[in-house]
Amino acid sequence: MVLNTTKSDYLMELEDNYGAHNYHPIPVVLERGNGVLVWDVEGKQYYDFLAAYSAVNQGHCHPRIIKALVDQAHQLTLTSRAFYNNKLGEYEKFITEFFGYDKVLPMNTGVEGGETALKLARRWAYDIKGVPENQAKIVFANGNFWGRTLAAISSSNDPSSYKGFGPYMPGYELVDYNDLNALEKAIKDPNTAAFMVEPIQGEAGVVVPDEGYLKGVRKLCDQYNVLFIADEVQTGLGRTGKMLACDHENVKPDILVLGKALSGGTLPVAAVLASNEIMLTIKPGEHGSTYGGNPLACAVATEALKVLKDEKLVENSESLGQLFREAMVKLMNESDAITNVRGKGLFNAIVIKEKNGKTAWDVCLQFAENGLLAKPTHGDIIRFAPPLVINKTQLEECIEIIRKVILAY
Ligand code: IF1
Repeated sequence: MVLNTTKSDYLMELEDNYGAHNYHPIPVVLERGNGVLVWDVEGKQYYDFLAAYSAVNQGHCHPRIIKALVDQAHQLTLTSRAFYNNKLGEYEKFITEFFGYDKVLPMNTGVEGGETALKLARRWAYDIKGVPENQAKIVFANGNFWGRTLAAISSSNDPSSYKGFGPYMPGYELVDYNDLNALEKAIKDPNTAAFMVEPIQGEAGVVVPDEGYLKGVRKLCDQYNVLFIADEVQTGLGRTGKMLACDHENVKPDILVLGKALSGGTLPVAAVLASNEIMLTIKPGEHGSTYGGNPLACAVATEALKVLKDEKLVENSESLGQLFREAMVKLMNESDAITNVRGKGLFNAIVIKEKNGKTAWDVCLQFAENGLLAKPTHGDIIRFAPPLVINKTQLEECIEIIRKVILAY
């Protein structure tokens, strides 16, 4: 056993010895968070520029959300759906009116939300559209990421997601993202149930489609009677400068999947919203989850949504996102390290060119050294997604850290 030099080393070694090796984290051990800031076990402060992949849009340990969590935790945390509880109905009314849908099916993780959306789409295809039993086709976009279950990785074209986990879910078809011709070719097949797509692809590296793509998806889905499922687990809840990324083109998906920041980063809460026609195709006892719609989740999600509105976090995301992207474009003109800047609202990414054997990973290590946390995706892309509560002064400080590291790269 190597002599442990710091508490961080000790704790990282514990994870290495006793935990599955299914991640390769940036070597920082966090123990406290507040707003946009987090601290490691040595007391070093960082700006959190990942926000747990957009699950902490309201900021770490938001006082109102924590209060809702603690108050409810003293009352009633879980009943299962074998019985009613006094929080679920009010939450269902609140969230369906908040987003303008008839009904919600409450789940826990984002991938459960995606699975639920696909089950609803297949059932709608058989019962309403009249697709022959077991013939329903679902279309996805290349570069998609919606979780780690077998149904989710079956739709992936990224070997690090699907390799070695076959056989795969049948009834799927992939088309290029941001390609309406390819989409039309795929969904004109009368057995098509749905097209599930991220309005901006997150894991692919904040890939923003052309203006008009979402409107085109909506139009084609209407034309061929195919359900448009928007996976807004990462892009939703203010992240892109609108409440939903679909709002940038004023399109309304048939099924909306939410997760992550729906609980403000306290516990897994997901929601699937749809019309009565779609939602009521699933009958009692045909779908659910032990924790789905639990009183704790209802209390927390209600407060998390209210905080987004009360603190104008969507507007903040839009305005500070503009400022951030302008600064990154300016930096790209000053340094050959950055080859692309893209994003909407406070959902942005830079693409880093490999230089002298150094990569985006080394840049992120330097960011951490300088008090800012981010992590690369797909090797050369660094995603920047701070909590939406960040203020102008904090953002400018973070821009300075990014500039300093990039100009020294
Ligand atoms: C990991 C990635 C992000 C998602 C979208 C559904 C889900 C996710 C658009 C499923 C989850 C998470 C998973 C997490 C890291 C993170 C991630 F890097 F993996 F791909 F954000 F980009 N739809 N994304 O992004 O939600 O079941 O996780 O609650 O697996 O490492 P979940």
